[in-house]
Amino acid sequence: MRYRTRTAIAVAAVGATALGAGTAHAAPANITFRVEGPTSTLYEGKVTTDGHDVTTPTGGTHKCDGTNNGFSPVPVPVGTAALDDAAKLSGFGFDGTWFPSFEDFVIDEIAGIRPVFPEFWGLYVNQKASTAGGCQMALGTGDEALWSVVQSGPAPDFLPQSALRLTGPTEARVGQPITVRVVEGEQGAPQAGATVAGATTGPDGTATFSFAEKGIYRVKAEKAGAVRSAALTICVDPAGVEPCVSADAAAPTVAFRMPGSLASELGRSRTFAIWWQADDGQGSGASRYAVDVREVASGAAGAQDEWRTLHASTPLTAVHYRGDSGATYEFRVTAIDRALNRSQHALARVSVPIDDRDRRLLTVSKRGWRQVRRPQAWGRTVIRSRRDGATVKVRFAGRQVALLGRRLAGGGRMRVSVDGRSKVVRVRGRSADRTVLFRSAELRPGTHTLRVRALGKVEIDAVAPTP
Ligand SMILES: [Ca+2]
Ligand SMILES: [Ca+2]
Repeated sequence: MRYRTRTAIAVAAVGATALGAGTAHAAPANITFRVEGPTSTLYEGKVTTDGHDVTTPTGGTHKCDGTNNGFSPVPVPVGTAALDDAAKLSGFGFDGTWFPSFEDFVIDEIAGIRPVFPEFWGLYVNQKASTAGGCQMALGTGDEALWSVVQSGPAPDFLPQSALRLTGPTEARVGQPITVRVVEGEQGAPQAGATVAGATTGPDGTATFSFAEKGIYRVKAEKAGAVRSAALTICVDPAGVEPCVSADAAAPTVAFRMPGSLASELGRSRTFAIWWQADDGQGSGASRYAVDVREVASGAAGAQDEWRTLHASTPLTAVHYRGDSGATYEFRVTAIDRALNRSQHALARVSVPIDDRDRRLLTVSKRGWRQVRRPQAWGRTVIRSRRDGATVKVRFAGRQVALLGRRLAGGGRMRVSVDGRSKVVRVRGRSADRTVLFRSAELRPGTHTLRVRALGKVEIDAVAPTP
């Protein structure tokens, strides 16, 4: 396993910022995530994660996106949200107590393990003990987040134990000696006396060993009083064959991991991220992905564009895409493991809403509405009705349409009609931004008209047709 250098992380972060220019939503990060129990590794894998609300049995539901306690000005991926994502992926539970004073959870239990002080669940980012809470410390693509049962050190510092970092070759030949190196994560000091694949490291932190049989080996460094390292996956093959091929004939699997199919469920602008997750079981590991896109035509016959290649081969498990207002896109991703086995395609659709500012598509009667800036809204603005009877009209092609907005404490009602069939929707109450306030029945293919008439105070953010 080659650890990403700081430079690589910085480049990835700059890339994401450039792609997301003009948006401030939490772009998901591709991280390595681990849970290290007292005697074994409970979870280890890639997780694509973003900051989001987290619910625990003891603590309830709270935001967990780096803005906690004012740490980050914008939502970012964080360690406790990653824990939540990994828990959902692999079905383990966790619990935490919420502390309003610092707006964060203290993690009490993961996968049934509830340590007792002076042991506790500690968070490490890139093998360094986290200096902020699990809903505060920002993560970026290429980072490693790790929860481990650790022992608190002596007063007054209570510094927890250090986490080990293991580096070495990821390919080897049967019987050929390889050398690995173990350091601790805070200062990078070599660690003597750590065990790796049955060998023990010397004063320079290195150990040398070989494998007598072909196979795929996952080795970790362990040492008393330190957090065990991430696995180094080593493909061991006979001489003369391509790496990993002799022991990995099984294709990986891949699935998209987005929370919804409207771009407004993925972010706040037409530049949205799609992300996926691969699993290669005990194989060599998915290492590359091929990603294609096509536009799904609205209306008649569902004709579709040809697939276009977004990435022929990327190591990332998320990409940004800028779509057109009112359009729907289909994405397909294929995972490729280190032995070049290819997964079957995973497919996902994303529909891009039409913003309230898009006057080419949205006809708003003059003076009936006023535009209001709202940072969490789609396109960062909404329109609010100024009087009863204010109307909005949009012509769209598709088989269904959703109206996005927000319930308001003093909210009224609105009459929503599609092709003349109308329904009254109440919007009094509370809701998050970009909530689906109304969704039409399925319509015949073709062009339709949606009309909204305000009865009292209402707020409209965007309209999302789907094919
Ligand atoms: Ca495989
Ligand atoms: Ca809007």
